[in-house]
Amino acid sequence: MTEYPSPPPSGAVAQGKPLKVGKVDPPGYPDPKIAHGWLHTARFLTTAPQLEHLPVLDLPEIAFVGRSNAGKSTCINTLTQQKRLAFASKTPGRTQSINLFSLGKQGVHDAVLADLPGYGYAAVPREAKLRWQRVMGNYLMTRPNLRAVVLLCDPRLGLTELDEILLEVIRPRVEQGLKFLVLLTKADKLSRAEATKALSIARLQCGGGEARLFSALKKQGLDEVAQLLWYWTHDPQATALGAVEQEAPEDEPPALD
Ligand SMILES: Nc1nc2c(ncn2[C@@H]2O[C@H](COP(=O)(O)OP(=O)(O)OP(=O)(O)O)[C@@H](O)[C@H]2O)c(=O)[nH]1
Ligand SMILES: [Mg+2]
Repeated sequence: MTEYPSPPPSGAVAQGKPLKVGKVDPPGYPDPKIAHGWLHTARFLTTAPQLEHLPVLDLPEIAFVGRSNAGKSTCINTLTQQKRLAFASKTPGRTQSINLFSLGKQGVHDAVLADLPGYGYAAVPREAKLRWQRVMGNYLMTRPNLRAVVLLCDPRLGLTELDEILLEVIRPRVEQGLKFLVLLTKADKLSRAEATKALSIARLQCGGGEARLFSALKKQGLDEVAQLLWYWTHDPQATALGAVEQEAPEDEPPALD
């Protein structure tokens, strides 16, 4: 048997200083570099104003949802390290269709990100609002390859009534294994104490899902979110749990506004 020499004691150990224990990732999580490299492969796949225009895909899909202006498109651009992959703007209501981006190295697609239009934007005409709510409700309830939902929320507003309705819409699928993350965006606008409080509240409200702080500006939370998305779409254990059976909706999905 080969004997390996034991490593020399580090300076800290040799001098009797306590060792700093680094962040330990849960089992199955990739190195952040792997997750970021994978996300960087994102490219535009298609855009669909209606559900029936979405291609049928056999790839795990991660949907980014939330109120208008919450930072969904910016989050996708930050995660994929691309400036203008998704359309972000100061003007609420910028994203009007479901935009799909495919991921995968060497031309092999292995997952899809979906950027959805936001809800709760008052200036949208009532008819357009209702139409969109139906599209989104149906998408969340019936998209067969939907693996995970990332609900983006500005912590200065907290989870609003519309977010709560969305949580209700997806609850049956979450119980069947759909992954779910509440991402508190624009964390750079909060003090440390405010951020800690907002995170505790979101953890209580997201019932079984995950909650994290995120800032596109400060690149806060990037590693954790990238690792989680990779894990959800690649780890055999997570993917087995995430398998969702498609069921036809019995009723109209609840309106979001
Ligand atoms: N300070 C700060 N601003 C952010 C952050 N993320 C997004 N923003 C800003 O928030 C505004 C809205 O961002 P978008 O990414 O377009 O929001 P959205 O959720 O896609 O909006 P809709 O497409 O209208 O639903 C833009 O002015 C962004 O620059 C962040 O982490 N920090
Ligand atoms: Mg957008």
